[in-house]
Amino acid sequence: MSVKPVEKLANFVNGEWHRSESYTVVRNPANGEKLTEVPLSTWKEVDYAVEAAVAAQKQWALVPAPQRAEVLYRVGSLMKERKETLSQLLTMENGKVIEEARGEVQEGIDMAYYMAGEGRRLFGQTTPSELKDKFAMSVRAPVGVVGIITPWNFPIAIATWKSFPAIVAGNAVVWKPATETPLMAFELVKIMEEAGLPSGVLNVVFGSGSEVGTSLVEHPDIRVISFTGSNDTGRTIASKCGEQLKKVSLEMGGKNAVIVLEDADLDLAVEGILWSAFGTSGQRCTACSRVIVHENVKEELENRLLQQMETLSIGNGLDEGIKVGPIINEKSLMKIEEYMDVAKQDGARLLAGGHVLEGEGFTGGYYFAPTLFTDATKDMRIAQEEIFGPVVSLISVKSLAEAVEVNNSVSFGLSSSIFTKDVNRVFQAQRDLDTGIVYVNAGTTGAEIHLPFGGTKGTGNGHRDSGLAALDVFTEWKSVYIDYSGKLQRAQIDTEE
Ligand code: UN1
Repeated sequence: MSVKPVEKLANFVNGEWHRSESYTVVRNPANGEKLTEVPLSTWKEVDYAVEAAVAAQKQWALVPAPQRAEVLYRVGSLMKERKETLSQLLTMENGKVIEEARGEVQEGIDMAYYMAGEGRRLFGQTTPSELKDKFAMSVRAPVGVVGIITPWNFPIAIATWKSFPAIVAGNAVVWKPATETPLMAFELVKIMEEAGLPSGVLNVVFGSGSEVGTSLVEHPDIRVISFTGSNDTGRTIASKCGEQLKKVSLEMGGKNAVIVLEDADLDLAVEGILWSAFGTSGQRCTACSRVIVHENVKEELENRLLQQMETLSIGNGLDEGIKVGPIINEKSLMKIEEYMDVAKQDGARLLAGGHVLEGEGFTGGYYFAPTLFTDATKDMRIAQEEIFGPVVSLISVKSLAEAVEVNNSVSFGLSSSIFTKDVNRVFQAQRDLDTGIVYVNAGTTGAEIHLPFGGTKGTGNGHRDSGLAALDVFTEWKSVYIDYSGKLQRAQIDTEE
């Protein structure tokens, strides 16, 4: 089956497609071929979308939640029907290998069914009142219009993590997808429309962060911003939202480590490291970019990793058997390359990779060889900064306590993992690792959509995507007191019976 992307995209506002004045070309990172053209919209187009969303939200909030959920059930089925088409388009625009693209689309399907289920729950709380004949409860109310800003590395899954809970809870959404990966946004919006989502509940405005992103963040009628992307952008968004007292949920990456203790199953550890360090070419927030290894097994682990790295075939993710696809664009490729010199100057030793791949099979695309450094120390830049590429560094330690200290020494706190057979160490590690996600005997990637996703420190600002925790971002608690005593009861004031 050969899938063809739409030639020219448009914004989707109030149930209608709107062409923009200015466009930029989107290319396949695997070979540089033109895929489509994406609008570079202005603040005016954002304003128009917000206006439509404000009007639509008022009606949508009145639709009973189980009916809102019906739309998501249909979205889930349509995504399932079109899984293969969606996956191929995803590989074309993002570069990830086709089996990972299928995995990402599956995350979106799972999220649709999971959040549809919430339409029959959205649980609040009932609480006894201090007063007689008075009923007290707290309910989840929609916040209003939500602005979501999503990255290119998981263009459909992350969009579903944010928009589905927002929609089932009765909000309307204005969405700015990454300009590198607009096809997933186009396909998802078409599916939502077909599934019967009323006009104006989900609007898409394509464009740059500086114009469309800023306009969303600054718009007075947007009540929540949910953002996944770089740390710098996240901080700017946070301070802008802070000035306006606007609710904001941020997920801004990681510097995730796999810990390998001396009693670990080394073959399993190698598999876990390869999958989480080089899968998606290391372009996941959850990617493993540090391996913290007990000194007694360091050499053995290095040897086994090197052996297995040779089996990684690199190329166009649509081709059969390819395990590592391209890097998203030239800027990212250059950034990864710069780290090679930084690492060597800091004293890390290169064991494999370390260079851009060119020539046959790589023409027109952006490819970087899976890279392994050893003899890194915790303070080196390659061990501290997010590289977002297929680069992993080994740091050796003498104990679990030291491993935990090294793991926690970075400014991020998204994901961590430990390989050991010792049950006591498993429990100690899950307690002490300062990350929002901890894996035992598995790599650092592969979070499931019904658990909270996010992290500590520089990874975020305390909120979580997906899982039930996502509802806290997109709802306000409303406390309701119903007095059925027939007289005015004054709380906290002593009254005679
Ligand atoms: C991301 O990289 O931002 O846990 C999302 C994982 C995927 C999601 C990654 N389920 O690796």
